[in-house]
Amino acid sequence: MADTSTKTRSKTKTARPPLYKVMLLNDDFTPREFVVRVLKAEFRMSEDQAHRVMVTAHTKGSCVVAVFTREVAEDKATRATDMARSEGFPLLFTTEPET
Ligand code: TYC
Repeated sequence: MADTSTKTRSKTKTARPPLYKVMLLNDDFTPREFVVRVLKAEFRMSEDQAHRVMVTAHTKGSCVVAVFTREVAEDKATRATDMARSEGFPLLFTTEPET
């Protein structure tokens, strides 16, 4: 009898973890130069990149800084916000799931 069976190939797929955005929020008090300094220090941005992200947050209200797994995003947002608090600035970084 003819073999009509179909062979199914199985392939293991590794699930990718959900990603989270780190957001930079604008405020009226933190100096622009300080925002740039924090972005360079915590997110390893060049002067140019950091300046562009700062200006975007300044003009639009917020800007995506980078995307990471949840723990890394939360850790970086906390560290960057703490850096501002220790200098007495209200600068805020938040995280949100990437849609
Ligand atoms: N708006 C601030 C000022 O005019 C600068 C600033 C930019 C603060 C971006 C926060 O996320 C920010 N000094």
